[in-house]
Amino acid sequence: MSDTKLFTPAKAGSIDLKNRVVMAPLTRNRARAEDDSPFELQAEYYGQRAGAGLIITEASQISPQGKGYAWTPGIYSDAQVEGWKKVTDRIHAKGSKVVIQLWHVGRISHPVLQPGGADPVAPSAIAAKSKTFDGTQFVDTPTPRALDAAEIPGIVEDYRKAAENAKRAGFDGIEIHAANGYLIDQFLRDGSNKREDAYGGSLENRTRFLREVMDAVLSVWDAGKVGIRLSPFSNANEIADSAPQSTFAHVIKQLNGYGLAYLHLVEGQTGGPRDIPEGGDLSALYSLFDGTKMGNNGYDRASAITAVDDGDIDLVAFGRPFISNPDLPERLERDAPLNALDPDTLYGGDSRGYTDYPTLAESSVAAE
Ligand code: 8OZ
Repeated sequence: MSDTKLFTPAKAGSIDLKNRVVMAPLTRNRARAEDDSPFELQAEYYGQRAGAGLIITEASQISPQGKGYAWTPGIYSDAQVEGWKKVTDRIHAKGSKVVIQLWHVGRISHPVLQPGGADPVAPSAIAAKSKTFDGTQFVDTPTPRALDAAEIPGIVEDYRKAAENAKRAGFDGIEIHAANGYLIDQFLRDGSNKREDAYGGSLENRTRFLREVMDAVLSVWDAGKVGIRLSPFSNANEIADSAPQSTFAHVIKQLNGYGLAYLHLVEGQTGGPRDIPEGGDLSALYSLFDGTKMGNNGYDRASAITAVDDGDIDLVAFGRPFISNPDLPERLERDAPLNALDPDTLYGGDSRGYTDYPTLAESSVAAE
């Protein structure tokens, strides 16, 4: 046992957490193919990981249009709500908390994944040099159709309904996915948003869609139950901005006014190195937010303890280590070795590489 705050209780807004170890949102592509619902398999997987103070679910589309990959779960239908209820029940039974990450992929999709084979939508008709998985193969993300301003209220309403569904499904709150080059991020950045209407151009305009989404979900949830994830310095999905420091300083100053549960930053490159571009200043961004700060990006035990004990951040979100270690918080607390990750079972498939990673106790039984 070590003398660190990492394993002590905390609050994320008005959500009480038993410790500061968070399970990061992780796309695993195992929802039921017929209806994009989570089911018993996801309940088992998340339940195994309920040693976390907080679990953030994998990104979940707010509408059929918001989908960008095969077998990702949704939160817009009754069947999906029923599936998520199984997940939230299992997590709560173990004293953990769970928020669902609300997602619209924007241009990171493909007509085969879209209702009626339609083109994916985005702020502007600019393709990302990215790929998605359509259920059979990896395909290039095509040039999207620029959203008509008249369509935007409908998407905002999809966020509101998804937030309401999250409540029905028993979640403790929601996380708005505004990171990694998906729809909200596409609006925020000048590389993907070339609009000449009220949603493009100035920072005030590029942040308008995000503010409308926040206002919609805050009509359903208290601000103390709503978190947000940003990735200011990431170029995931070929997202680009000419001045990320000032763009995200503006975004975070605006978000600060809402009194949210937490600000969650992918601190460097998504799923990759912690590099920050020249002119980037992470601590300056964090300092603009008065509430709970959650950091993610390649943390290990030592760096997580230092970051929390030094007060840089309040909560640490672990991604890949949580995939291969269902009992990650216990392993970290005991400074026990971690299971290695099998990269071949990350996306899609069944229980293999999903619910069959052993806990410490299971490994020591096997070793006897
Ligand atoms: C990996 C594969 C597909 C999607 C993200 C939701 O980067 C994702 C994602 C990650 O935020």
